[in-house]
Order: sequence, then structure tokens, then C-alpha cells
Amino acid sequence: MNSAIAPRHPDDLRRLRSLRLKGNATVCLPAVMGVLNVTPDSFSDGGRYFDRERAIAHGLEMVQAGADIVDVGGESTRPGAREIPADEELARVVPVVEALVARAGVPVSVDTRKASVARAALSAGARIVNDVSGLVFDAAMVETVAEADAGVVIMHMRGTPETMMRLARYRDVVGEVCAWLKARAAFAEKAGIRRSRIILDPGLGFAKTASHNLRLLAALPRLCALGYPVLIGASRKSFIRRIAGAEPSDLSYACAAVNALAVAAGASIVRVHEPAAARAALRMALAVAEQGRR
Ligand code: PMM
Repeated sequence: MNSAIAPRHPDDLRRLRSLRLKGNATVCLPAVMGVLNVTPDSFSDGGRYFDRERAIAHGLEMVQAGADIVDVGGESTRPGAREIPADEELARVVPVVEALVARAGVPVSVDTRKASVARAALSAGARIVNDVSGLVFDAAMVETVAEADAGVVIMHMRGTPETMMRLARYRDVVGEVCAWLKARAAFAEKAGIRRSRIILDPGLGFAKTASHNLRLLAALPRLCALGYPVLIGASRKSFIRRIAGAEPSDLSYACAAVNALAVAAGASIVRVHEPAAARAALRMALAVAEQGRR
């Protein structure tokens, strides 16, 4: 096991100190991943950064605000969203990845289920593939990631964005999600992806009801105990709107609270639309965790 992520003590929830990426790039954990949707129709920011220059400018702003990674996506995965052709997704994503790789000074990830899009983004300098299908959607994805020695986010979902909400039925959501992620990580390692490159994500909102999301958040230490960095993408999801209120300020404060709670419970990366708020929330969570260790 990569010594950088080896657990030092089973009770030490802050055990994952850094994420090592190709070419000696290192991301200190816990980290903030800024969301950049270059789409006309994503859930909370669809259309805002569809224009290429605005997207690039927003990516750079997020880094200024505290993002450690910028996650560029060209296909909406909100419930009901339709798949788009790979060439359209490529045209949206690759120029933005290229510009951010040259100018952002932080690793860029590509949010895609398609191997051809991942391959082009990796050639343009992206270092992480964020696959919401957990390497299921495209059989060529696993070898694309392995060959490029890229980092990979393996996210749990069922079905596709079009069908997933019909599949939100579990007997034991925490046990089933943990078992699935463990199996997908084993599959990835067997196909040649290094263990130290793998990040797991329970996929809040993807084939999950509000109560499933809350149960997964409450059980985060179980997911972290699998021994991989865990990413949480709660930002602006509908379960937060439902609980905390839909006013922009309600949503911002509630997202910051969820991110602090997630990191306190052992999460290593939070995927967010507001990096400055997430950065402050993580600082507080870490300061408290530090005292707990003394
Ligand atoms: N959520 C969305 C898109 N991509 N990727 C990961 N790894 N985890 C998530 O929770 C996730 C994701 C949908 O949210 P958005 O439309 O705000 O990007």
C-alpha cells in the first residue's frame, strides 16, 4: 500500500494525508474540489458556464477561492438528464481542461462516464477521471485510466441519470453501497489502476432518496474504513434544499455545514460549487479534529 495513504491507526479518521497523482503531483487532504459544469442544463449551475471563456474564468476564480482540484464536466447528470454524444461532450470539455491545466496551477479532473472523453481530457493534462458510473458505463474506461496512470473517482449509482430515481430501493443502503464500492475498487486494482490513485464516493442523490443520503452521511466512518480517500458531493443537492431551505443563503450555509460534518467524519475530498465556504468549513473541522487527537 502507498505509504502516503496507509492507515496509521484504525481509529484515526484523519489518516489519509495526501493524494498522490501522476508526475509527483500531490493534493493535501482534506481537499476542496470545485465544480465546473460546462453544460446548458446541470442541476444547480446549468448554463452559467456554458460559454468557454466564462467557464475558464470561473475555474480560475474557484482556485483563487480555495479549490485544490477543478472538476470539469460536459454532460449533465441531474435526474432525468439524457446522455449526449461523445463528440459534443469532448468539444465542451477539452478546451476548458487545456486552458485550466495551463493556468490554474492545481490538478484538473474530468467528470465523465465516457472513455473517449476521459482519454482526450487526460491527453490535455487532466490527472483525475471522475466517473459517476463507477467504471460501469463504458467498458473501456478502466483501461483508459490504468494506461494513463490517472487518479479515479469511483462513484456509486444505479442505472443512468434517466432511470436512477426509480432504482432508489435498498434493504441496507450503507451496507450495499460499501460492498459495491469495495468490489469496484478491487475490479479497478485488478485491471491495473494503482490503489493509491483510487477515491471512493457514495454518490449522494444518485439513485438515493433524501433519507438514503442522510444515512450514508451518518455512516461515513464505515465507508472511510475501506481504506481509500472518500469524496462527498453534497453541494446544492435537493435533499439539502429540502431540509435547510431553498434560499441561496440557506443553501450555502447548509452545504458548508455538511462539508464540515463530512470531513469531521473522515471524508478526504468535498466536491463543491463554493470553494471559499468549503475551505473555511474544512479549516474548522480540522482544527477541532486536531484537538481531539491530542
Ligand atoms: N454529483 C454531480 C456530478 N458529478 N461526481 C461525483 N464524484 N460526486 C457527486 O456527487 C457528483 C458528481 C451532480 O451535481 P452537479 O450537477 O452539481 O455537478
